[in-house]
Amino acid sequence: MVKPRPGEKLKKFQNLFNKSDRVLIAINADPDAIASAQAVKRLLWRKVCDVTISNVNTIKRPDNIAMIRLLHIKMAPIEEIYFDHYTRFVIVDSQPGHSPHFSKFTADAVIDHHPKTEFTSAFSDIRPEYGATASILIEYLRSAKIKPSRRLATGLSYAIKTDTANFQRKTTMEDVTAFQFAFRHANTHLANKIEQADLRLDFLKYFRYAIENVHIRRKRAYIHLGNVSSPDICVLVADFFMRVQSIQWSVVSGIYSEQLVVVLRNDGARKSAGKTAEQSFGRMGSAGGHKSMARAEIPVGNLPGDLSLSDVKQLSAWIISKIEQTQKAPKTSFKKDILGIS
Ligand SMILES: [Mn+2]
Repeated sequence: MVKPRPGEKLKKFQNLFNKSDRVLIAINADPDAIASAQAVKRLLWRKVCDVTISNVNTIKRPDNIAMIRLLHIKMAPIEEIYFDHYTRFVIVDSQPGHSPHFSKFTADAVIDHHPKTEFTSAFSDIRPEYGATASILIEYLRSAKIKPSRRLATGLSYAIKTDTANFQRKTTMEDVTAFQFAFRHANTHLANKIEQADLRLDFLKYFRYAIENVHIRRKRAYIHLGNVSSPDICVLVADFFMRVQSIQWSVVSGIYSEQLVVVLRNDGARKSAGKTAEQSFGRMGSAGGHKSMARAEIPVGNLPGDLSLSDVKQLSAWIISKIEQTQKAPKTSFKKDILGIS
């Protein structure tokens, strides 16, 4: 297949709309979806009657909330949308089958980078090889010779960074080129503030508890936080302890919606966190991950009967013993090997 010239897709997209159209852009809001929707809104500026961006999900992540506030993004929850008002519907960074909310209308245009699913729409541009939908929209803006505002460019560059996990996940040359372009027009102070805003005020009490109650054993930080208001807290606290120079592992657990969540982090130079999670907790629930990051989720009903959930000390000691068992196992066999003991 011949790759379409950059301007062709843009032209086809723009031809869908006329001056009297009222356009709804529906998204599952995350930084990539939000920035991509903003870019579509910019492309349609003065070409249609009005544009509304609507989110189908509840936005909880602190960095997403910071992005919306700092970049002055206006969105309306899908529950508040009166569909009859709109004449054109666009989905970005998702496809019609991805959310039941998307079936409330027929999409005229779908622009996305997730694997292609079955749907029909007058226009679609799906590029699964791309790291972010924002990269596709930056190409549109460039073809349209539109210089993005500082806020739009900041959002687009942040979108590429988060969706590619700072270029460590699926990234193409097109993503890198798009990022370079957006970053040139971005406000780096705003971008830094959005990136750093990963905490909520009500999370801080867990940090205080963690600092006061951390159990450090052989360069490993263990903390059981008890009941948590979101499992994200375990991730944030675990990442925080990895910033302590002498810490090689951090294991942070909490109870959320009838599950014991255990988050493991290590410096990547040691035994795989994923394997450790699997060996320690795999029989009781779901557990796994990568070399340096892992997670286990155990339904509380699967925990040993004599373990009391309200006894933080006992639960904490149990988690430590489970993990230490898997850590010791290979060492002893290694010793046995070199001593010639079978
Ligand atoms: Mn995306």
